[in-house]
Amino acid sequence: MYSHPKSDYVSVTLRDQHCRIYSNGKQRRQSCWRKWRQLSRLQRSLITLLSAVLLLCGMVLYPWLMEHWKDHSTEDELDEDDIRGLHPVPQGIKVDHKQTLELKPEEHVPEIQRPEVPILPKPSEMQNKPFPHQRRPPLLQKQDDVSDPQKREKNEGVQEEGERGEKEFISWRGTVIEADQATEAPPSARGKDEPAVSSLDQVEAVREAFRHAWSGYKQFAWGHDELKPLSKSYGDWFGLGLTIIDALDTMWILGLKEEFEEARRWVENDLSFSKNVDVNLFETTIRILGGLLSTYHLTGDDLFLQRAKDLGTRLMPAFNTPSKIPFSDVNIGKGTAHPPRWTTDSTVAEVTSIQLEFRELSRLTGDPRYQKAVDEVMSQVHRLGGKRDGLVPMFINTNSGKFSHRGVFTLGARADSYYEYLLKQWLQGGKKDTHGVPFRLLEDYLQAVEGIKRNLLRQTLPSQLTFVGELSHGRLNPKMDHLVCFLPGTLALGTHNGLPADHMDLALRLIETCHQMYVQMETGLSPEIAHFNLQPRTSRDVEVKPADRHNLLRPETVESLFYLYRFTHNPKYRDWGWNILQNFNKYTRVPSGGYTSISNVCDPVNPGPRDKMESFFLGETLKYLFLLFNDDPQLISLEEFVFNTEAHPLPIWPSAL
Ligand code: DMJ
Repeated sequence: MYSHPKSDYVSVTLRDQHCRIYSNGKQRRQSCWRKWRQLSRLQRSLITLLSAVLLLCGMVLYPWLMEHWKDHSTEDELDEDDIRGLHPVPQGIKVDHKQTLELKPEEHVPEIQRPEVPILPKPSEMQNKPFPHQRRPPLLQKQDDVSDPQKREKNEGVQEEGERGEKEFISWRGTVIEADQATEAPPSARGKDEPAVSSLDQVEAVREAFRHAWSGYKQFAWGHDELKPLSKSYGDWFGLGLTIIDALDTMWILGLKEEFEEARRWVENDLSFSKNVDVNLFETTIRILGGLLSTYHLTGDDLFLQRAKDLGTRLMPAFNTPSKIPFSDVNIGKGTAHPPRWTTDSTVAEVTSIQLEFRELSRLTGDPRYQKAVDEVMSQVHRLGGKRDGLVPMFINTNSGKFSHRGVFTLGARADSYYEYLLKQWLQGGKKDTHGVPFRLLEDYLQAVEGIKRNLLRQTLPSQLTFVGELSHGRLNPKMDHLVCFLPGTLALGTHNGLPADHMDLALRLIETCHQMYVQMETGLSPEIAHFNLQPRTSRDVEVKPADRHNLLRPETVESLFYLYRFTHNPKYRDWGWNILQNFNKYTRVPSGGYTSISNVCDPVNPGPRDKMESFFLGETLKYLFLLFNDDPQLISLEEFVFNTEAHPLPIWPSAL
């Protein structure tokens, strides 16, 4: 008779609210170790030797296999119809295949077209729909009020008397951070009779957050790229004072004159690009070149243009490649450029998201070389095979000028800002393609939006959240990077400029999903990547894998909230942004100065501070929050400026106005 073997370990399975399942593997590991010890010495030596040989073979064969795989990746590797058949467009999504292909952008801008049948449920329906797992971070449920001075005093008193000692500090692995800095409930969370937080208070809260971040940077990282707020030190990536330059125009917009003057003095006296340092072409362009150009426009101060010109010229060697598709890295001191050590590929988003800045540099300096170099990239990418309904792969080879690692399509990392810059270059140039260039920005943009609808959109169960998944060799992976949350804002900007109204409908749906990526987490902050449920039997829409639980203080959702508020004036977008700001204050603010990225948005007790404040927190996140709460639509008017992908506003060309 078979008797069930007695188990020598117990496996415990834990599940936190939305994040993944954990099994305790400790006992399992102990059991394996015991088995290993039971083997003879000869057996153990043989296994070790064999593993080493296998590892060596793997290392030798890996590059060959990669090349071999690339070679077999031909333009027609995907049978598009087959794949489309396997992944039908979600119900209710209207796809117009012909519309975009027939467009001649210089001749006409499509009028706003209202779809006969709305492709998505109306926003009000979405608002009322219950999200069973939505929860507010615990302290947000307090109903404080900063707009009423009397009430504020009273509340502060209560906090002092009743809560000190209980809620004043939250401890993370030995680090003590301040108790929640702003525990105001958003207007929508208040009772009807209670006054809302005024937008002036919200604007002031952003200024306060900026000052706090800046004070940490100033004390512990001045002149370096990034603050490490917990260790009270700094990190250098390029050694170019990245945070100062990324934050220049934010300080100007927020009206922080003292801080701005201090930063300006640093640019004047201490910033030098004559340095033997390898920089990433894309990051340096969007953060530093973009930051200098926008500050020049806001202030009219020639210092910033001179620095921009110096940097732009030093970046140009990146374009000296066999294909004219730039290398990822350039040494701005030596004038040499190279790809990463392990490949000759560049990232598609990187080579196609430097155009706004280089085009603007040419316009300002009268030197056409900058624009010529980036236009050449656009015209090659425009012509390339290997796209899928306007969607591009993630890599492009600097020797052949062709897409590599084809068959994978995402709106997330490595492809995201390609789509953003198609629209924004078209806007920058006055809604037309530059005369004589062999590419079509609007046509490519419209086609890509159709490609997204046709190939990447799905709806979750049970709540029917719309998300943009990733297509990998014909299979849809239901995951979405937080990076994709730029898309609602970009789609809304397109509709605002005359593109089809169903782009706005999609934007409204996607921003709801991005919002859910925040509110369904225990900290009220989004993970880096969310996985979505498509199975009828599961009750959760959003799931987060252990490796994806971090939050880097990224801007994309607040960026989209800014656009959507500007275009709709729906106060819920401000409420959502206000919640995000409060949760940054609650979980990422470091008392000695600065904010930190965190490792685990699912753990409000120990979010796992990572000791890094990215420059885009000051350059983008706080800037978009400020503009979201600011009542003046003329402050960086969207009729006059287009934001680069690092939130640096560049002018729409005057001839176009
Ligand atoms: C920024 O540097 C830019 O927004 C870029 O386009 C994407 N990643 C970061 C922010 O998340």
